Amino acid sequence: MTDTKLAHELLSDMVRVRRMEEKCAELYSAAKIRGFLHLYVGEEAVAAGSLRALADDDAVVATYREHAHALLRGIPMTSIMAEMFGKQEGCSRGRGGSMHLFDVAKRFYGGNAIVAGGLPLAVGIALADAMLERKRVTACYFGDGAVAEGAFHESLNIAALWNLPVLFCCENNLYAMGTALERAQSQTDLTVKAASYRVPTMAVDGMDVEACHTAAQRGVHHVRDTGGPFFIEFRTYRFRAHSMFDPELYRDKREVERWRERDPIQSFTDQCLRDGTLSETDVREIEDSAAAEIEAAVAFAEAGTWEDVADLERDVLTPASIDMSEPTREPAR
Ligand SMILES: Cc1ncc(C[n+]2csc(CCOP(=O)(O)OP(=O)(O)O)c2C)c(N)n1
Repeated sequence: MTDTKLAHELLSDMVRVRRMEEKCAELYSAAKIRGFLHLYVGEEAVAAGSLRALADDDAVVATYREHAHALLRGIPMTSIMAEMFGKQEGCSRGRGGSMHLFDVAKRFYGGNAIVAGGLPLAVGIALADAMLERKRVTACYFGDGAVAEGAFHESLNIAALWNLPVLFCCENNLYAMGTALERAQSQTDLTVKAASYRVPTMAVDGMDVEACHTAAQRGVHHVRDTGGPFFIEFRTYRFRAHSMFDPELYRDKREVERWRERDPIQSFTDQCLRDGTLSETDVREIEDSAAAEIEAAVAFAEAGTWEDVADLERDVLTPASIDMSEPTREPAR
């Protein structure tokens, strides 16, 4: 790779995500972070490579495995960590936690816990952008498990039919919880499914950050030029369990080891050192800077405030919280 600045950014992005998540795993064991926690370890090249291809006013929709996307979209690590801790200073005011990172100002629309739930949302955002004649892209991330859901098919169909500017980013890590893709799908080449809706597609090695970046650039150009959708299947792998509660009985440890040999951070670092794009000092600085950022983020989260228990029902919609004395208005015709 000859572009030193880009190499630095891509490596730094992956390292920040990896180290932040390793810290989260540790904090989870210490019961500082509670609830669900789905780590992205092994898949960093996908988010790092693809998010750098977007403009600031493009939108991003992700799944519950979204710490990387949130961070690389520009949500400060302090605010992410506070959210993980459930503190009010978090990006969702401590009410979302790991699965519901969200920031409208960054056009980061979650953190969606329902498998394939983000796809119709992305299509709706893209429809709004198209109707307002804003030349924006909505990048929608989802796992291979999403292709088993009706929402996937409906979303691809309508995006193609109405020519909506969505970049569909399928993070195919071969497993949906404990279900291997090949046990659930007759067609395991997911580009074929997208192509059946006449959405242009490509597949890319999701362990290669440069390849992910190039693929995303191509996809983003296509979406911006045509105003219509594009589908990328990122072929990747998660090194850790599905979530913190998964004993991983469904896959062979040797399989995991084989994929770990292709660690996207290690292989990109080796490549950059080999061809002289980055020096040992650059790599050390990237690690040191990530470590300092994480330390500050954890301190910020620790020092954060818990919501007052008296506020617990705020923003919770119940029949009791709706004023029933108002007569129901007739719907507009
Ligand atoms: C509609 C729906 N069904 C089931 C679940 C339970 N569930 C949570 S994660 C998951 C697996 C999804 O796998 P995939 O889409 O491949 O994403 P990955 O976790 O591998 O990133 C399932 C079935 C859910 N959240 N939503």
